Amino acid sequence: MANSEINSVNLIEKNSLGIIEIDYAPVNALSQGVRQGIVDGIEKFEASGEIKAIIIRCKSRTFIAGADIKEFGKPPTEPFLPDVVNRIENCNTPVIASLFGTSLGGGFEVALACHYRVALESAKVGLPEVNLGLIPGAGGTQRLPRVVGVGKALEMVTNGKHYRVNELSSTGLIDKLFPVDADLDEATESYVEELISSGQLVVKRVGEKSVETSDIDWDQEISNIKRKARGKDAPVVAAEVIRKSLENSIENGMKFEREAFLKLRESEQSAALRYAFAIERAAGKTDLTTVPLEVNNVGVIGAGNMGSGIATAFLTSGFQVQLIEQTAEALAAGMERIEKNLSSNVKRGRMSQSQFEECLSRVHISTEYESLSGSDLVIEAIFENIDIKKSVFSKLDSVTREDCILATNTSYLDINEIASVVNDPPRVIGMHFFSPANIMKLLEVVRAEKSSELALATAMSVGKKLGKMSVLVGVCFGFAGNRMYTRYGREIQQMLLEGASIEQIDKAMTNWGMAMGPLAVQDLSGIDIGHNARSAQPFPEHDPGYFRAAATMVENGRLGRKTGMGFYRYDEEGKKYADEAAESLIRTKATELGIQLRTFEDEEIVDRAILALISEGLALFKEGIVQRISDIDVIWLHGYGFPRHKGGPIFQAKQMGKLLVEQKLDALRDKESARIWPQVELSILNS
Ligand code: T1G
Repeated sequence: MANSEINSVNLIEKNSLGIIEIDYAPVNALSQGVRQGIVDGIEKFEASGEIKAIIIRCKSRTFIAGADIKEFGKPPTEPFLPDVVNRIENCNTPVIASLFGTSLGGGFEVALACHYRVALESAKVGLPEVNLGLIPGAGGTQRLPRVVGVGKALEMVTNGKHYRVNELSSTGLIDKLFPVDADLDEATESYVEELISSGQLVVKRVGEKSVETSDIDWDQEISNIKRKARGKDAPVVAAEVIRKSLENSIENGMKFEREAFLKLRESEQSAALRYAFAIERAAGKTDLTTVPLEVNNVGVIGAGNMGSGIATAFLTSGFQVQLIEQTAEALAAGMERIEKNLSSNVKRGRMSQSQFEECLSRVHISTEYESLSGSDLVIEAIFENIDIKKSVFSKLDSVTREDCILATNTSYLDINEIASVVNDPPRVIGMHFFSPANIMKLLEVVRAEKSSELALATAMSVGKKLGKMSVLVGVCFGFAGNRMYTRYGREIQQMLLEGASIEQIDKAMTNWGMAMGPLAVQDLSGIDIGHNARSAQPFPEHDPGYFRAAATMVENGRLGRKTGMGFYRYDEEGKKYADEAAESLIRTKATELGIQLRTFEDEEIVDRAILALISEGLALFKEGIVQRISDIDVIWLHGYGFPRHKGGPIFQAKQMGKLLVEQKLDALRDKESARIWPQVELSILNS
C-alpha cells in the first residue's frame, strides 16, 4: 500500500482505490496544505491506470468543517478552493466523499463536487458562511440547488444551519447512508468496491445537472430574507446569487458567486462576525490549569424566575437537580415555571415528550438544606439581599460536603463578603446567569478574592456543558456586564433628561442594530429592579441627573410592563405605545435639575451610548476584571443583544481607531466632567 504524506494529507492506494485521507487537526479545515494535497491526490490517482475510484475521507472528529478560518484576512494562496472543487468534479475517475461529523462550508462544497456522497446517519452538512458574514465561495450556491432543489438550497444557504443528512434523504444528496456505529472507512471501501465490481460506478457530475425551474416569488422571498437578516448583508446576497444560478450556466453562476464572496470577505460585517467566532473560543481559554471536578448533582437555592431558569438549564443538560425553597408553595410555583420552560422546548421541537419527562425525573424538591448533602455544586439564586445571602451560605457551609462548590448568582453584591461566612472561602465563587437563565448564553464566572482555581475551573467546565458562553471575571460592582450596562443606562437616561424622546432613543439604537431599545428593556425587566439596586448605593453627587428619569417613573408607579406603564404604556395584549405622560414627567424632572432641553440627532444618541460602553469596557480591562479585552465583546454579544455583525463595543472602537475614540471621549469629558468620562487606556485599541 503506497502512502505519501503531503502536508496533513495522506495518499493511500488500496487495491483499485485511491484514498485521499485528510488529517489536519482540529477539524480538517481546508488549509493551503490540505487543498494542495487534495489536488495532488486527484492528479496522481486520475493518471493511474490501476485506480478505479478515489475516496476523499478524513481522520479524527469530522469531515472537512470548512475553509481554514485562520487563513482569512491573509492574501489567498493557490490552489484556490473553487479551482480545487472544480478539479474534483472534472476528474475522470469517480470521486466519493465519505462524510461524518459536520461537513460545513467549503467541506460541504468539496462533497458536492464529488460524484458520490456516502455518510454515517449521524453526519451533518451545512453552508454556515452567512454566520461569518460570507456566502459559500466554492460553488455551494450553484451546486446545492442542483441537488436539493432551489427552495431547500435557498433555506440552507440563507439560514446557515447544520442539517442531519437523514433530513435530506429524499433529495438524492447522499448515495449511501451507514448506521451511526459503522466503521465508516471500511463501509465506504466495500460500498465502492461493490459498485466497481457490479460495473455501476460512473462519473456523475452535479454541475452538469440543470436547476429545476421554481415558482419562487423572488421579490417576496428576498424581502422576507432581508427582514430576518436584521441588517446582515450576507443572507440577502446569497439569495440573489442563487437566483442567478437559475438564469446562468454553472460557470457564470460561479463567477457571480466568487465576485460576491470576495466583496463580502472584505466587509466590516464579515470581519466582525469572524472576530466574534474567534473571541468566543478565546473566552473559554483561561489561566486555570487545575483539572475541574466532576459535577453531576447540582443544588439550586431559590425557585423564583432566576432559580427555576437555572434549574431548567441544568436539567436540559443532563444534571441531577436538588431544588430548595422555603415553603412547599414556593417549590410548587418553581416546578410550574420549570415545567413551562421545558414544555416550550417540546413545543419548539427542541425536546421530545419523553425527554421532557426524563428531565423532570431528575429534579428533586425540598425545603430542607440537608437534602444538599450529596451536591457537587450549589448555586444560590435568592433575593438580592446581602444579609439573607450570608445566612444561606453559613447554612450551606454546614450541610454540604467539603468539596462541594458554593456559587452565588448575585448580580452585583460583594462575593468576598458572602464568602467571609464560610469556613473554607476558596470554595465560594460567583456564577452570574442572565435572565432567562435557560435561554441566555452568557455566564459570568466570578473570581472572588479567595476563590480556588479548582472551583473556578469547575464552574467554567460546567458552563461549557450547559452550552453557555462562560467568561471569567473579577469582583467589582456589577462585575463586567452589568457595570457596563449601568454606564450605558446612565448615558441613555442623561440624554432623556437633555431632550431626546423615549421613542427616538429606542429607535436610534434598534435601527443601529441593538436587539431591543434600552428603555423598552427597562420596561420589560422592571424599572424598579435597577432603581432599588442603585438606591442601596450612595448617590453620585457629581452626577445630579444619575438615573433620575427612571427614579421619576418609579416614584409615579410606572414600573414598566408589570404595571401597564413605564417609559411606554401597554394595553391588555401587552402592545407598547408612546406615552406623553412619561415624556412630561421627564421634562419636569429636567427642569427641576436645571437641564436645558435640546434636540438630538440619532447619530449622537448612538455615539454617546456606544462610547459609554467603550469607556467602561476599557476601564474594566485596565482594572483586570476581564482577562482579555475581547471578553468585553463576548459579554455584550451574549448578554445584552449587541448586534453580532457589529462585533461588540471594543470591536467598534477598533473600527473607529484610537485617535477618533480619543477625540470623542475628550470632547465628552470637556462637556461634562472627568468623573463621568474618566481618562482610559486606549493603546490596547492599536493591538
Ligand atoms: N477553520 C479553522 N479552525 C476551525 C474551523 C475552521 N473552519 N472551525 C473550527 N475551528 C477550530 C476552532 O477555532 C477551535 O479551535 C476548534 O476548531 C474546535 O472548534 C469557501 C469560505 C466545526 C461545528 O463556519 O461551526 O468554508 O479553539 O470549539 O464546538 O465556502 O467549530 O480549539 O484552537 O467550535 O465542536 C465555514 C465553523 C467556513 C465552521 C465544531 N465553516 N466551525 O464545533 O468546536 S467559511 C464554518 C464550527 C467557508 C467556503 C467558505 C465549529 C464546528 P481551538 P469549536 P465545536
